Amino acid sequence: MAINWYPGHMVKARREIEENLKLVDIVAMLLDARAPFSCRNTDLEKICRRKKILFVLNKIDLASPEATQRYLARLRNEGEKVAAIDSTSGKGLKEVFQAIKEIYQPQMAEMVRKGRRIRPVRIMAAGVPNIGKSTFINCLVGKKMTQTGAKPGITRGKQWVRVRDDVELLDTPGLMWPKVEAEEQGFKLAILSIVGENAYNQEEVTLYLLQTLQQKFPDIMTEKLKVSNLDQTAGEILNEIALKRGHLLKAGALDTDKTCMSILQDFRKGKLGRISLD
Ligand SMILES: Nc1nc2c(ncn2[C@@H]2O[C@H](COP(=O)(O)OP(=O)(O)OP(=O)(O)O)[C@@H](O)[C@H]2O)c(=O)[nH]1
Ligand SMILES: [Mg+2]
Repeated sequence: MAINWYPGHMVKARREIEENLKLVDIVAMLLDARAPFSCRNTDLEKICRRKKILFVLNKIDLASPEATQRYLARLRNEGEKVAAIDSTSGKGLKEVFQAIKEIYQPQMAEMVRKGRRIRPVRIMAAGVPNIGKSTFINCLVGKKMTQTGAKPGITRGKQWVRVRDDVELLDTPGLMWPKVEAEEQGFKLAILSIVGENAYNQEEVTLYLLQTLQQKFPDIMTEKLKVSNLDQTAGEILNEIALKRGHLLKAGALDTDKTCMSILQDFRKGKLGRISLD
């Protein structure tokens, strides 16, 4: 799948992240819980490895709970620190703070050993577009957003938010464009709105989603999309849904563009159920 690249923006984003990284102890690397491995950006991770990374599976309310547990276990097996959260409700926030504390523990011990005052842990959020960085930041901050105050950084003034007595957050998240290395990954990133609409063919992406549902989530096909016959091609299923939804053009032909858009929207809003794609 063809993806549009913006090399100029990427260089700038990268430089900005590198600068901000100097100011923090931990990077909260956000991944979409519905397809965390597809959201990983090896370039971004490579830069952020200079500091400690906490992988945060966000949007767990939209993901299959069993799949989320599986993905967390897989990341833990790879030696990563992990947490999972629904940033819109705050479910999982306690675990995020717990994980941050654990990661910071060795640095704290070092400060104590050197007879220094223990300073609050400094963190920043990072990740690809639309992953929920801003929502996550607001979730961490809660009502305390009003307490935002300027605090000098190393190179220039940066905005810090005191989240708790022992946690400070850099208010600008590190944004990096997705790195698409395989076609299937591109489809998933399109379904999750991580790559923009102009970068993909909506029908191709919808057909991929329908195929996935057909193979892995037949119940969703019949119950949510009301497809009567699963023994059809994805294209035929698309037509059936278009008919059922009354998506017709003036001449009576099927308006499958409209159907594609509505299926993708339903998925994104969680109307098709809690579905994980990785
Ligand atoms: N259901 C659900 N939606 C979420 C969650 N976190 C974020 N969202 C939604 O995801 C969309 C993107 O969230 P943002 O916080 O704007 O994402 P971002 O990473 O800051 O996006 P950019 O700044 O564009 O890179 C918004 O519609 C949020 O409401 C979550 O945990 N659950
Ligand atoms: Mg944002």
